[in-house]
Amino acid sequence: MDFHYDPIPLPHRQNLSDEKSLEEAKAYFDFIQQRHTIRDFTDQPVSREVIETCLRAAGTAPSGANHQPWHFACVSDPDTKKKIREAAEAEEREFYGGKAGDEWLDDLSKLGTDANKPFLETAPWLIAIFVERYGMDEEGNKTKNYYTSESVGIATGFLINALHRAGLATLTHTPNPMKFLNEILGRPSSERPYILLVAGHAAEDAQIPRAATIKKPLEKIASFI
Ligand code: IYR
Repeated sequence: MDFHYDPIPLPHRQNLSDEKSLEEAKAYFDFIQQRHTIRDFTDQPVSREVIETCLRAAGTAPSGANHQPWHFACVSDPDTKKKIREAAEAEEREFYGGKAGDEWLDDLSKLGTDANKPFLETAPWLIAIFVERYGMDEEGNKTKNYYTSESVGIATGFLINALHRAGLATLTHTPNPMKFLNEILGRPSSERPYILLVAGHAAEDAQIPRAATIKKPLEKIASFI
């Protein structure tokens, strides 16, 4: 077994006083509290550079063995968006038509969602996020990836956060199943579609479900031992 460990001094360090630390934590809470999942987007363009910069931020996420097992396929082309909308709506018609089952559909009733997904054409960007289930070395041999769902989940969180910071709204859309994304976007079968992230500006009259504003209190989501 050969070891490749080559440590360098920690390149960045934050030296906050306890007081400043709390101030920053509160400021971040205030900022992230203002993020809302929306379904009403405008067609106002968003530059590719903004998306690229947010993706660079997402790409800094921690991942299993630092294998970075993600791929972000970014769609602004109207014809491709149309294809994605048509395929997603076909899946959603089955889902809402009964495939989801009563309990799931009842849970969704408070969100006001249905099989129509016009935002898939209206919003300037669709970011199809894929999990790279395994990698490939130069000789074409499969290489292992680790904790892939966890890793891509964290990177997706970073991305949603970066987009929010850039003043953009998002929808974490999960048509089910999403295999059509591999076909439309030409992604290999080694990649599993994970989330279709819709990004753009919120419409003037955008609404959100009141139910979505109710977050569990700290006592319900945390324990201190
Ligand atoms: N994928 C469907 C259904 C859906 C499922 C869950 I769980 C949600 O939180 C919201 C929607 C759709 O996008 O409509």
